[in-house]
Amino acid sequence: MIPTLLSQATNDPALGAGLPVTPKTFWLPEGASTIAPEIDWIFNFINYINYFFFVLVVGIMFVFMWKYRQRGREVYARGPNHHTMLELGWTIIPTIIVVFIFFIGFKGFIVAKTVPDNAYQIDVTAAKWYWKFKYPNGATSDDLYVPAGRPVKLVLRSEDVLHSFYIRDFRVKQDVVPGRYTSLWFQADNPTEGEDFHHIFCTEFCGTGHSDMNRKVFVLPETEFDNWVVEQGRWLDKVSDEDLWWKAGPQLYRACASCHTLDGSVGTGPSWGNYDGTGDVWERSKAGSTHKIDGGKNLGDIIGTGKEYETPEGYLRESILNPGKHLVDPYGNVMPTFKGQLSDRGIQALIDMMKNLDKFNKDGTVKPDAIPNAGGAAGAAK
Ligand code: HEC
Ligand SMILES: [Cu+2]
Repeated sequence: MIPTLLSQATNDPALGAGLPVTPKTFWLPEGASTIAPEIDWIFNFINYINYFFFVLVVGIMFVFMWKYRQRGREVYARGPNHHTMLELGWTIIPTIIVVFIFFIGFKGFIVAKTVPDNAYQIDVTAAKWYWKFKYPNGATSDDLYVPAGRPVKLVLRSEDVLHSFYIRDFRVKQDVVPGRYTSLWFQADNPTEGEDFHHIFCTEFCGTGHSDMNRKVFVLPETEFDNWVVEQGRWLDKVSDEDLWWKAGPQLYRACASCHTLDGSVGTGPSWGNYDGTGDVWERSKAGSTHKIDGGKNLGDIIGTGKEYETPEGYLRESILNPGKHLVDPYGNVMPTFKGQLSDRGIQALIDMMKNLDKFNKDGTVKPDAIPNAGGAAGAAK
């Protein structure tokens, strides 16, 4: 039964291809980082002490239960007496064990907290419900890629609520706290093969999409990793102009999804769908639009030739880079700026997506029959 349960628990279809590097086990999975042996050693040490004392205490308990069971009607009321050697023994020996555990634990803690100078830094953003990994050249990814044989430092921050970053096989775990930077480091010496991976979990229940934060770590040989980062930094450039709306748009929309729904339903920000009768976000961002902004004004009055924004694109772009400039009624100024995070091409991809909202499902995925040249009737989109 346990193997069945385990396979159900670990064969997460959302994780797609590839297999976890560490085989399924009911026990502590095999470690895969340089600090794992030390952490496992102390873990096992404490564990075996627990087994030992469990058997000792329960064993003595059973012996005494048998030996001192009541026989006949007599009751002996004489309480136990002092036994100095016994009392010294059960005070001194546990103290030595506990102090020993403190010292090796503290030593391991120092190692786990001291980031080596040559560590490769990756910035991690946690949000409902995804991780975003950002590499020094600006490349980003949803799964984590790290170079083998080199210390890696992760700097973690949260966009919204408390999350917790956990790579079980590396024996590292760190809370990701809103309004604060936290960090951790590890070094993994063995590259993962093919599509195999180590698990990443969020271990702080953060809402309905919590399990979407189960992602993967890939460890690549160092030169392969360097190539990967360079390629990854160019992903947006490699998408052709016509495909931006459905190839890049949905990827980038993930950073907007926690506030903007696509189907008109209520969120932290105005839905991109039609929710107030003025059309979806593209239709309502036009001259003549009666979509209300800045306390009762018509959005249409600031868009058009000679107006503040010549084109709808101009308004949408400003809304993304400088969200506080105009506020959609009755929302407050809570949208973060995406200046420095979205390139012009990225913004173009999002605006193109807004122009094609009818071709998306409400979870932000493109409808399969709307994909150009996939045989769908919407092949000639735009
Ligand atoms: C933390 C929540 C939040 C996130 C994340 C967010 N927005 Fe917003 N957004 C808002 C709020 C609130 C408003 C309304 C107030 C305003 O206009 O600034 C808004 C307004 C807008 C508007 C104007 C909409 C209209 O109806 O005129 C656009 C366009 C927009 N956001 C685009 C984006 C894009 C693109 C992203 C992702 C790259 C994004 N937002 C991410 C909260 C958010
Ligand atoms: Cu989380």
